[in-house]
Amino acid sequence: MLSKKMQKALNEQINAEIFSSYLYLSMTAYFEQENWTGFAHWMEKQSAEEYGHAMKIFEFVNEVGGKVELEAIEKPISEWKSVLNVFEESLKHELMITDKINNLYNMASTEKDHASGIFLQWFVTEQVEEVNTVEQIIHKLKMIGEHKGALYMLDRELGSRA
Ligand code: OFO
Repeated sequence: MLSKKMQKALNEQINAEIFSSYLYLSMTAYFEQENWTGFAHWMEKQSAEEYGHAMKIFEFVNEVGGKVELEAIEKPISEWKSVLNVFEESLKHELMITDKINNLYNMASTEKDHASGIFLQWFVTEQVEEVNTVEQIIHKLKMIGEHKGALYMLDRELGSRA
């Protein structure tokens, strides 16, 4: 059984994950606009993953007999300065999500809610992976700098994301 406090926090996380999906969809639209089809493809996959995260929590709350309550989704921004700027903002966002996941995990422990704690472990690991992936892309983008040809190659590389 979920405590009211845990239920509220998990519902907030559903909202945060759906917002992540929405933000990445907005980034997808920006890349499409700028004709970076590979980066757009990568971001669209990321957006779908985030929706999957929201649904994972949605299903967990139902499974443990809690009540899902959906809230309004904030409007994401739609303009960025450059490809690098998009990924830097994505990293900032993921670090903020990591904080939220860690707080949820701590809450599960103080509430002695073992089911939620075990469930959240997957998210702790997932955040490590997501932050690392975006950091690697940023590293490559910084090495590329103003080199358009190399940026085009990276666009192609990210366009092959399965
Ligand atoms: Fe759901 O991991 Fe990113 O935000």
